[in-house]
Amino acid sequence: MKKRFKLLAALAVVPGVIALGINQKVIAQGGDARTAKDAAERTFVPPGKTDDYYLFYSGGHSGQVFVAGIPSMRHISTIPVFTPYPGTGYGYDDESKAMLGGMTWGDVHHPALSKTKGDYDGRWLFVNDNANNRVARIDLRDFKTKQILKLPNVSGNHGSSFVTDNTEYILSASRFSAPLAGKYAPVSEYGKSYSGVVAGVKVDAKSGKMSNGFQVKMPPFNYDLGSVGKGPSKDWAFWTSYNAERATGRLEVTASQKPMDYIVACNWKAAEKAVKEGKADTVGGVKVIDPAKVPGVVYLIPCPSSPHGVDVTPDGKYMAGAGKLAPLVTIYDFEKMQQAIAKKDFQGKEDGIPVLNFASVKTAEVPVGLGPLHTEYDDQGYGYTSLYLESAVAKWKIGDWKVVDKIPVAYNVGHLVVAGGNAANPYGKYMVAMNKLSKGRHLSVGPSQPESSTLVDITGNKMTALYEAFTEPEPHAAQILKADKIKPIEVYPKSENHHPKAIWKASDSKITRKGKNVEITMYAIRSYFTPLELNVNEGDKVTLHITNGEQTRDEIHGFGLADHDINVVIDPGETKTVTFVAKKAGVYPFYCTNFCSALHQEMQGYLTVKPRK
Ligand code: K7E
Ligand code: CUA
Repeated sequence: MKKRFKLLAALAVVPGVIALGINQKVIAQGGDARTAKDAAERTFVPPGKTDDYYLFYSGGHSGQVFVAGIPSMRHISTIPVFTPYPGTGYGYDDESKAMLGGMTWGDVHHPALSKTKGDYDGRWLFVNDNANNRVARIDLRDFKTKQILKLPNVSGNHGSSFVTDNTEYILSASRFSAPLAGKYAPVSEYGKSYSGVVAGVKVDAKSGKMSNGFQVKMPPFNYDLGSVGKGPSKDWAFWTSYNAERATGRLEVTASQKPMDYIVACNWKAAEKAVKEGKADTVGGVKVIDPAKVPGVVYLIPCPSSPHGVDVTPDGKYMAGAGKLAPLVTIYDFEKMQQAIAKKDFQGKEDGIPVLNFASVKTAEVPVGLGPLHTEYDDQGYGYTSLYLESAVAKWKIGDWKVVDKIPVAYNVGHLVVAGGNAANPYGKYMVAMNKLSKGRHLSVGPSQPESSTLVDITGNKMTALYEAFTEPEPHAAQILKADKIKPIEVYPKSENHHPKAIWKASDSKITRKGKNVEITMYAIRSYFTPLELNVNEGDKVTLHITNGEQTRDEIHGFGLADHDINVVIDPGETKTVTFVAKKAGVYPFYCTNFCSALHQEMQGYLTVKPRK
């Protein structure tokens, strides 16, 4: 035990040292084996041309998702999810404000694309909020957040979002254990009153609407990161965990006492069946399964060295568990796991959950290098594992379990993403390393160093670094989608606008008053609002519905109102509502915030608030 703590202490100081070593190596090699000219040509997208792939990367505690093009790595869009964003007016109109539920941030970690038959279908992107136990759905038809769902019982929704083969479920796991149903219990009761949770969020196949499906009550470990099965393992999902010690306090010490932690294997089909058969209890409003009473839903698989990622190979036959404190990835065989379950080949139990015999399910170890975190796979039978401590990515062959190549990245890579990497049929070709520490890779902008990502060509025997891009903070996971998989709309067709207060000509605009309630239907078109004078009394509650009557691409109008913290942005064909109280007498200009025409600057009017006597 003591020895183990020494190792940890040593590792804790390693990153800086290793990063420096790699720094010199990178410079010595000129950054890459190939010429700069070659790399520049292969990432150059001429003006007027567009990229081949979308890169969706999570913005961590910015609460946003960022979109870049590959191979140019240009940042092309910001999709606000858990955070208001005046750029698109998100979080300022009534509907998006209600969706945010009074919160102004979230912690986005793992975006996941919807799938049909295991492959990305380009319909939706789901993302989790590690801080506030939520999951959101972005519609890729218009790149807008459409729903935010709260997961009761789940404390710290980190192990999410992982999408099943036909988007039946988004699977999630709690990072922090806590008492279920939001109850109180002191930390001293951690071992007996706190629980972890594995959750299945049901997705409606047609609308994408999410609802709480099943949950499984788990021992008070910290569940980390997962992936869903594919092919033979498609009914299963896997998560790593740490803190098998069930410890509290300084976890870097207290939760690193045991040589093994666990990987959770959950049969989501069996969980769904158990709920249907009435074997679950309602806790916090959700059907919760107690695995001690319902066997066959979850198993634990021992995994060495505080694992971080567990990633299923595209053929669904193997699970790779990256033990961040050992220089290796442990490979498990799904077939052997099935046999161990059938033969009850268990080495113990945790709260009634069988622990599979490690020796029976482990099939290989890949000596990848220092600090392995996450693995992704290409279309050629290779795995790519990020090495945080070594600041590198190791490429290894599935089946041979041998490392064939390694590439330095700057620095301390966390997640990495291969194009199509979580699909049954990955695209391959590109890999992006999302680096955690930057250290002088960009012009200095002060202590908050710009983050960076490395675009790597993975088509040859040797990986080739092509480009290093600025990445908005704080990058975690990402997904890469072929550009031709989606065709986003460019205006909202009038026929689809079902807002009850939509109007399509200026003469239909009106102001109605009922006591202190003033309702205004407003029309916006180049380059004026109707009405242009909004006259109300101090203390009135104003409900303003604004329709953008344009049906022309990129003809967006904004409604910015001085001193009221209001900036509603309305896309062509859209209607939005904003409600506010005219608290203070005075005169407040409003104007269009989005440059829409040569006479955009003239698009302005007044809200007058008359004092009450
Ligand atoms: Cu997926 Cu960044 Cu949440 Cu690993 S975590 S690095
Ligand atoms: Cu409308 Cu500017």
